[in-house]
Amino acid sequence: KHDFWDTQPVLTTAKQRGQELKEGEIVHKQIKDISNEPLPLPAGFEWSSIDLADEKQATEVYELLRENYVEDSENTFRFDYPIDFIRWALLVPGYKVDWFVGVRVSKTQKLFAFISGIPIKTRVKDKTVKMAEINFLCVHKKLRTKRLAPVLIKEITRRVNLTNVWQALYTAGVVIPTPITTATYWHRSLNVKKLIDVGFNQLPSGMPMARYQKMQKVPKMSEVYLIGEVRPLVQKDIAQVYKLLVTYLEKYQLKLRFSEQEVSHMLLPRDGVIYSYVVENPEKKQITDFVSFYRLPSSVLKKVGHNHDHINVAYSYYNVNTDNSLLELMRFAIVKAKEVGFDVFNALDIQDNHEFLTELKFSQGDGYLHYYLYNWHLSQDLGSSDVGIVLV
Ligand code: YNC
Ligand code: MG
Repeated sequence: KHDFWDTQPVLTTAKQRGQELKEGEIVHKQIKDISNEPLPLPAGFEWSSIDLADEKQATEVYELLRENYVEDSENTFRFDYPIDFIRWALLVPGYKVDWFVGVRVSKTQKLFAFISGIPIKTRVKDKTVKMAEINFLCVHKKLRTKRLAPVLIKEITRRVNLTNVWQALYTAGVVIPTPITTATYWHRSLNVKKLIDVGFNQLPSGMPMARYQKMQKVPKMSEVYLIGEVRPLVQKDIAQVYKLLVTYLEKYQLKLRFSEQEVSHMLLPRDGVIYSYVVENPEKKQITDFVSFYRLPSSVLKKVGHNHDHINVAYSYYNVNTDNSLLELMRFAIVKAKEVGFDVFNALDIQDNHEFLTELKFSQGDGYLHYYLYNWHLSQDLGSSDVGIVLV
């Protein structure tokens, strides 16, 4: 039983899928039905829209997340989204400060909770729908299980609705009503010894470290065979990359409808945040493929027998192949990620990623990522390889 989610326009159980409900919007409302007043908060707390362009406010969000955001199931690691990452993820074209929703203690003004939304256009099967992409829901550890999360969700829903947007897209590691699909994390070790030292990986029983390291050895760049010339993505490539991406995403049931400006924001390299490379045909001066990954370090919470405080993690982002195989492109990405100092390369089993995961020595992790739509009914679950969207 879900006291909160049972009141929301989402499916109660997966069984409801395929029943009489029509595909599309679950409840229809109009702006005049939506309150102009923020939801009431418990005494002593107040709402605060967070201006992430402001250094001090961005730091407050960064610190809240660093200490209180998502941990793995064993509480060994916690995401440590860098400030520049948070800004990259949220200060997107058309962002609204009003959708960066904070909760402060009135007396001290300390930030105790946060939730964010950004405007997106989602293509679900054959319909294009304006949505909010919801992320970074976080309640300080001292305020947990007091039903503050539903208040944050209802407040951001109200603010989104007031802009005539009635649907949302989000992912979570937990199961709530009701996933449209579930993706699995796969991990490619780049720094084998460190990953074992910090408890990210276990040395297979009976195997000497040296042998294990040899098995997981990352190829040299000279062993990557790409047709064309590879180099970092730059602004003048965007028009081509935009076309490649839009065309490539067509085949997926769930994808975003980006503008060229959005693609430029998402993919142009930012040191320590987003790494993107293009492959260019030197004769035609045409871009044929590109590959990208983002950097999301995790804090190491259990420091026994080692002195690492972070693991440096690369996550596969948007990749498009035409002249090269996805396998060879991703081999390049892994070698490059190792070169730049990453400890591990993560990818979900979405898109066409099954084409390279096993071959490039990824191993399946124990983490899942569930995809959700708010106020949108799909008559069938999607498969993870129907998903063309990577959320950060
Ligand atoms: C979660 N992750 O089921 P019921 S992902 C949504 N997403 O409600 P309380 C969640 N709901 O079951 P706590 C959720 N986790 O009774 C829990 N819930 O109906 C539901 N963790 O609230 C839960 N960040 O305040 C239950 O719980 C109710 O104090 C309980 O707070 C939860 O960003 C949380 O994992 C997650 O900071 C804030 O545990 C807290 O535990 C925390 O008593 C660590 O809440 C960080 C963490 C979540 C990362 C993410 C996506 C969020 C999507 C939210 C839903 C958006 C809906 C669409 C809105 C726009 C609509 C339009 C148009
Ligand atoms: Mg709470």
